[in-house]
Amino acid sequence: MDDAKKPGLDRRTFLKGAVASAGASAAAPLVVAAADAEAKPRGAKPAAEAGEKKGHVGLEVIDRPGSDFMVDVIKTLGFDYMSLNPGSSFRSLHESLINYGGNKAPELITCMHEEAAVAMAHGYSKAAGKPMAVAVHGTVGLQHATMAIYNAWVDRVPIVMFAGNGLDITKRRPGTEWNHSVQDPALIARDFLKWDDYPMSLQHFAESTVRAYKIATTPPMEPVLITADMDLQEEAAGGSPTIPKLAHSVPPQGDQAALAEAAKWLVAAKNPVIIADRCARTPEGVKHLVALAEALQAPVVDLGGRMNFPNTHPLYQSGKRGLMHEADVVLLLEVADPFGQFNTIADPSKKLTHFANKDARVINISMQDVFLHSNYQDFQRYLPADLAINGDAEASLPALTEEVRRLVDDGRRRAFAERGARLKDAHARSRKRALEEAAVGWDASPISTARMSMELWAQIKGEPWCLAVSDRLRAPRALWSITEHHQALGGAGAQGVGYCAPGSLGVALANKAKGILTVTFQPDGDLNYSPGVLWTAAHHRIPILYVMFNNRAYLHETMHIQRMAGVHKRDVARSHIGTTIDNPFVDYAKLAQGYGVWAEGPVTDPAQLAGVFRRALAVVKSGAPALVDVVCQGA
Ligand SMILES: Cc1ncc(C[n+]2csc(CCOP(=O)(O)OP(=O)(O)O)c2C)c(N)n1
Ligand SMILES: [Mg+2]
Repeated sequence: MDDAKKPGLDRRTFLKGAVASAGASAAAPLVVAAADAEAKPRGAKPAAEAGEKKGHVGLEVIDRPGSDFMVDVIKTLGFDYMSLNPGSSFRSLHESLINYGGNKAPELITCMHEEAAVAMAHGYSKAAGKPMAVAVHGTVGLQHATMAIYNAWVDRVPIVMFAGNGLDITKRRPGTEWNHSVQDPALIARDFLKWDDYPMSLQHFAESTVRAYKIATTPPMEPVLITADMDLQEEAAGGSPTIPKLAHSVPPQGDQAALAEAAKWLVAAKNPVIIADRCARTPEGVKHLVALAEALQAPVVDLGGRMNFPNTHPLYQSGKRGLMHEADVVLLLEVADPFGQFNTIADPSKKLTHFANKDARVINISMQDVFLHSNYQDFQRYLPADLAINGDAEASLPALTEEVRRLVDDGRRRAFAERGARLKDAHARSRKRALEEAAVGWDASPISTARMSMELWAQIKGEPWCLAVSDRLRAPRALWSITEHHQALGGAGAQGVGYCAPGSLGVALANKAKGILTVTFQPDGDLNYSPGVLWTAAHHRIPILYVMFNNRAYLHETMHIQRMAGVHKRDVARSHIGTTIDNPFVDYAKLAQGYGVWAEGPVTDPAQLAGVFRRALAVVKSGAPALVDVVCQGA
C-alpha cells in the first residue's frame, strides 16, 4: 500500500499500548504529583483541612492576595501597558492584573520573547514620553531580556520592570520552581540598571516601586527592576500598607554662572558649532534648541539620538565634518560620544586622527558624569572639556539662550546675519546633493534604499507620521521633512540587533492613541531575532507599517569580513559565508501572514512600490499592522 494511504494508529491499539507501558513507567506518578502541585495556590491550606470557603479548585480562598495590593501600587503610577511573556513566578500578579485590575491601566501586551517585551517598552517610552511596565519570569525570563535592557540603558530610556521570584526554599515546588529561583534576580542585569530592589513586605513593595519609577524618570533616565516575591504576591495581604505619592524631580539646569560663561564664548566665537544627540526629551526641547541656534545663527549638527532640530531649518548642518575644521567653540548637548566628534580611528589600521580644529574650546552640557557604571563601556573615550557643565541639556537651554541674547550687540548681530546667510546656502546645497545622490540607481533591482524611502515618503508626508527607528537609512534623514519631535525616535542605543522590530512596535503602540501613523524600515537580520512580534502586532491590533529593508544578509558583517579578507590578502568573494541570509531566501510576506499580519512581497521591481505601499497604508489606517517585503541593496 502507498504509505500515504496506510491507516494511522487506531484508538484501541493506542490504549492497549499505553496500559502496557504505564506499569513499567516510573515517571507517571511524578507527572500526576506535579500537576496537582501546579493547581494549589502557594500558602493555601486544603479546604477540607481548613473547613473554610472553597474556591473553584477546591482550595482555601484568598480574598485579597498581596498581588492585589501590588496592582493598587502599579495603578497609581499611570502605566497604560505592561508587556510580558507569562511565567509562574508572577502568576498571582498576572491574575490580579487581569481580574482585580480589569486588564486596564495597565493593559497586558503578550509578547513571544522577553527581549521583545523589553524592546517594546523601550520604543514605547521614547514615543509616549513616559515609561511602560514589563513583567518577566525572574531567572530565565530575565536572561532573555538582558540585551534589550542594555539597549535601553545605553539609550537613556526609562523602563519599569517587575521580576517574579521565590526566595523561601520551604515554599518552592520541587523541580522547575527551584531551577527558576535565584537569590538575587537583578544581579544578571545590575550593570545596566539604574536601581533595583527585592521588597520583603507589601509596604516595602509600595515604597520601592514608587521610588523606582521616580529614579527611572530622573535624568539620566534608565531602566529599573523590582522583584515581586512569589510569597508576597500569593499570600493574603497582611497589615495596612499604604502607597506613597509619586514625586517627579525637576530636571536640573546647569549652573547659571557657567552658562553665562558659555554664552560669552559662543557669542564671541567666529565659527561656533552646536552638536546635539540625546538633547531634546520633549517637543519643548526642539523649540529651545531652535531658539539658541537662531540667537547665535550657529550651525546645528543633530546626531539623531533624539529628534533635536528640524532638518528643514537653514541652520541644520548635520553630516558636515568640514565645520569642525574651522570650529573655534563647540557646544555639546548630551552627546553620547564627545571624543568621536573631534577624532576618528581608522578601521582596521586603528590610526587616530584629530580632524577638528586643535584650538577649539569645548563646552559640554551633560548628565553623563552624574550616573555611570564601570563594567560596560558605553561612556566612550574621555574628552577633556574646557567648560563641563553638569546639567540636563534641555533644561539648561533657555537660560543659556537668555544669556546669549543679553550679550548680542549690533556688531555681533551683523556678523551673525552674514553667517546665517552662508549657512542657508550650504543647507540648500546639501539638500540638492542629497536629492542627486538619492536618484542614483533609481530604477535598480534590488531596489535602492533611497528609492524605497522616497516612494514611502510620497505617500505619508501629508499625514501625522513617525519613523520609529530613524538612525538606519540616510535618505529619510536627509530628504524627508523632519520637523517634529515625535517624527524620528533614534535607534537601539547600543546597536544590539533585534531592537528594530519590537522597538518599532512599542513606538506604534504609543502612537496609536495619538493617531500618529507609524512606519519603520525593518532590516531582515533584525526581524529574525524575534519575529513573534508580528503576532503581537496582529493580536493587539497595533497599526504599523513594517517596510522590510531586505538585503538578504547581515550586510554590515559581510562588509567586515570583506575588510578582513582584504587585510589578509585573501578571497573577498567568500565573505558571504556566515553572513548572508539566502539559500533559501526567507519569505517575509508568508512569515507575516502566518502570524496574522497583512503582507505583500517580495517586491523586486521599484515601479511596484507605489501600489504596494498604497495597499499597505490602507490596512494600517484601518487600525491593523502590515508588512511589505522590499528586496534592497546596501546597508
Ligand atoms: C545582538 C547582536 N548580535 C550581533 C551583532 C553584530 N551585528 C552588527 S550589524 C549585524 C547585521 C544585522 O543584519 P541586518 O539587521 O539585516 O542589518 P544589515 O547589516 O543587513 O543592514 C550584526 C549581526 C549585533 N550588533 N547585535
Ligand atoms: Mg540585512
